[in-house]
Amino acid sequence: VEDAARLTDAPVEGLVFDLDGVLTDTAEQHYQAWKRLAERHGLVFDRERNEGLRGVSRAESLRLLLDGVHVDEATFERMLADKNADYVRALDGLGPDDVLPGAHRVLEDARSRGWRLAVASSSRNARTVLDRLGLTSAFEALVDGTAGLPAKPAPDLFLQAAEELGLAPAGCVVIEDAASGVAAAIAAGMRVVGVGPVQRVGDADLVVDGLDSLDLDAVASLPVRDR
Ligand code: B16
Ligand code: MG
Repeated sequence: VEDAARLTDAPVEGLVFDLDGVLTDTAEQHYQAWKRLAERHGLVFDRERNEGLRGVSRAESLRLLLDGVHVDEATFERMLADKNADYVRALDGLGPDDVLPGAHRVLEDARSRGWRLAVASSSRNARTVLDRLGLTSAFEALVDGTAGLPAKPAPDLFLQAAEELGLAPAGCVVIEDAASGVAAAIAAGMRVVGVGPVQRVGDADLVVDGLDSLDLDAVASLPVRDR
């Protein structure tokens, strides 16, 4: 009885998707661009260190890559611009086939339930990525790194997405692949599905390997967290 009451308190009315790592996997393109930048500057960088950049903003990623190595501000900015130019070039190769398995089915299922759909991404390239995937029109709202909001794990990107959908945070479920994104969703007062290994997204209310194993009936019946 108690559970049923809690569910009717806050039925799911919308899904807020992270982009990189959830709807598509651009981690490889990010990795190659950071790797080339590191090599040009004689810095060490590998795939393991790249894992720590998942869901992290561009400037914070560069700080992690520099790992205490000091560069002046002009160099820091130039490095950010170089990495991004390289990454954006790599996006030319991205297309509709790069939408991850299960994404189209989940979006369709959500739409048939009358749920509203938004994307909230840290990336400043989110619009380009969505356009290349052919997914732009699938979402009513896109909040991204160009919005000038504090980065995840701050809740701001998700709260802005809910506002643009006209929904209360408690009616939204976030779908995220990064630890920082799961923390941001919880801080926003939203339920959250973690995509990936439990070591990374174990704080989520529900953990799946990918959208292809996500069941929206399970999402609809996620209890509201007592936090
Ligand atoms: P950009 P998400 C994040 O996107 C990526 O996961 C992260 O690797 C990247 O550094 C960040 O966007 C910033 O991207 O350099 O394109 O502005 O996962 O929040 O959709
Ligand atoms: Mg992500």
